[in-house]
Amino acid sequence: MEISKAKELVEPHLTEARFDHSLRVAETARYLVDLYGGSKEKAELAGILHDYAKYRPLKEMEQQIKAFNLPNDLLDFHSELWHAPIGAILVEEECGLKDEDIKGAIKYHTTGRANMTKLEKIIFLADYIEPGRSFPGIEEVRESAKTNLEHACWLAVRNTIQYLIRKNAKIYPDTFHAYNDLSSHIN
Ligand code: DGI
Ligand code: FE
Ligand code: FE
Ligand code: FE
Repeated sequence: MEISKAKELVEPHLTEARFDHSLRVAETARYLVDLYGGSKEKAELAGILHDYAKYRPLKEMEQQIKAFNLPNDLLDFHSELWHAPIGAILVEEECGLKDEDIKGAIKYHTTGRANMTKLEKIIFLADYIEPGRSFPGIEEVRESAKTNLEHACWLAVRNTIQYLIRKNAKIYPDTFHAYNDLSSHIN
């Protein structure tokens, strides 16, 4: 898929601010590919498309989780998680995007998982550190991203878990699996 085509397909589904965020994630993902290798084109497409389903109605997404045979336990967790796995399916159904690497990066961009592919890590991290973000501790993650992809991802997952616990929110198991898997890279 052409980059310009992907932008055209995504823009009508997002707010202006969310579209701009997606462009910054794509730019950050290209920067991370410069450092860690991989396909710049795939990284850019995944960045542009990653929040494709962000604004779908919750009722519709609830039905899609069942219809697409996504893990039913998603329904027991915050609806903020749903746009990632649903987006990975809708980019194929509605936009004809078949690339498994890109779909995986979209699918796991919110929770992460154990044994993430390089592109999954790059999109997960780019979503967290793109220049428009301001989370507590983000500068440490941006610094780490310059030298150690796994360590930076670990910091991002750790910060997210800490944030969710402070809010007394539930944490999806894949988020813990990502944390534990990446822990071997913290030194
Ligand atoms: O879609 P974005 O806002 O760009 O970012 P995202 O897809 O990474 O979503 C981030 C939100 O998802 C943030 O509010 C924290 C939440 N989140 C991430 N992992 C989990 C989670 N929420 C719950 N309940 N459980 C998780 O494991
Ligand atoms: Fe997202
Ligand atoms: Fe994220
Ligand atoms: Fe995002």
